[in-house]
Amino acid sequence: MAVNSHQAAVAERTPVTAWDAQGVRRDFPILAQRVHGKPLVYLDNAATSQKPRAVLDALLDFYTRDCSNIHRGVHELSERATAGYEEAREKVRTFLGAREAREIIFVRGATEAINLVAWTFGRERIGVDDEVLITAMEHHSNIVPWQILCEAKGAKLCVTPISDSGELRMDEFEKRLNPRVKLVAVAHVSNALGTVNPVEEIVRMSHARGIPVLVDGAQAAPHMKVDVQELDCDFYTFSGHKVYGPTGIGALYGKAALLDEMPPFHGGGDMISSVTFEKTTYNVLPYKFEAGTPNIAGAIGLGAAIDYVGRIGMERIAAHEHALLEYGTRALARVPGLRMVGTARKKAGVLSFVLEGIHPHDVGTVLDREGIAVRTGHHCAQPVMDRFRIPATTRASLALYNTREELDALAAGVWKVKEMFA
Ligand code: 7TS
Repeated sequence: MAVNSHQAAVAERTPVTAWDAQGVRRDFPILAQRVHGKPLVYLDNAATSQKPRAVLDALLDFYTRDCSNIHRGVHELSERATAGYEEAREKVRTFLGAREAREIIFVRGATEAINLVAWTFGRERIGVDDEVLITAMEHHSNIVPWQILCEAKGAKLCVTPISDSGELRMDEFEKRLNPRVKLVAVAHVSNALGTVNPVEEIVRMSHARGIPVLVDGAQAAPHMKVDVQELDCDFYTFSGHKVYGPTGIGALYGKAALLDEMPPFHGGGDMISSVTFEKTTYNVLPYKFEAGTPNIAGAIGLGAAIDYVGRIGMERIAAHEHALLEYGTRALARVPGLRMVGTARKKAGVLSFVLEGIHPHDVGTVLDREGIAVRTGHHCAQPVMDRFRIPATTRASLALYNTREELDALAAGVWKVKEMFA
């Protein structure tokens, strides 16, 4: 694929060791705008992150040059589209450290991936009185699919509690690991609290009892280097749109031996090797799980996003964001009456807080007038809110293009909210 001048400029910048904040920001055209007359301060990255021009270019290139369906045509465009799609799978494989490309299934996102596992693996392996063990800090998409499955099967959904700082109670986790547990499903990073869970330890403890583990990496993949072989998890999932890629695309990693055993999820074209009215035989991995025309452009765009973060380096991104997280935590701690929700020792990307006597929606509305985009609400993690006995929080969430100046603007905005509601 041709390298355009912008991509060349990015590649040229890569070897610099100092963090080039303004250079990074220029890669994201959307950030240059003003909102309500103020420079946009985008701090809603846990919901979705913005897209660098490299991703926008990849989408445009696909639709202007290579657009065609995949795996079917013998013609040039179809071959190019197929190659682009399969190259993207290989990029996801490298991104996650998976052993084989056939262990990477393209899906719409983390939600679809978890539903896929529930309705294939879960349908086969979970029966009456079995248990699925999750945690009290899961996003709804790592709760509800299991709840639906458990209801259908007469199984039980069990929950590991969390501490006041928002850390998983590992002693309680261990207590719940009994022979009835057929799957552990846990977030790598909590979207509402920012807690980084000890996934390696969780996998080790579960595997010692023969229990497979699904890791919801939706909030981890954008912020840290992931290596599924090191983690040794059985399933791992993330959404492309949170890693600077397009919406509507994500990936499910599964160990080949497990995926092979699992029945298909959706039936349709591409997932079969032969069909008669009497019997259908299914395609090999990964195609068995990719029925119908997939999000071809999305996969290619995700591949471009992975290339982009790869050029900067996940370790450097993690270090930059960690410094920002500490800086932002200190800046917000100076505001009287502000309480951080989620103070785990290991955190990534998230500053969630409440202001005494002021509803988070009011905080969010005032911040919006300052051009600052944050999220307010339960963040699709209502049980977390219940645990802390609050209806909602204001959440600022970080990405690689955020700066200290933006966190200063956030803190100044919060001070303004305090003055307005005093
Ligand atoms: N898991 C976690 C931990 C998440 O944070 C999210 C989305 C999902 C799964 C679902 O991802 P999707 O791409 O399939 O929707 N989290 C958020 C959030 O925090 N605000 O908006 C979406």
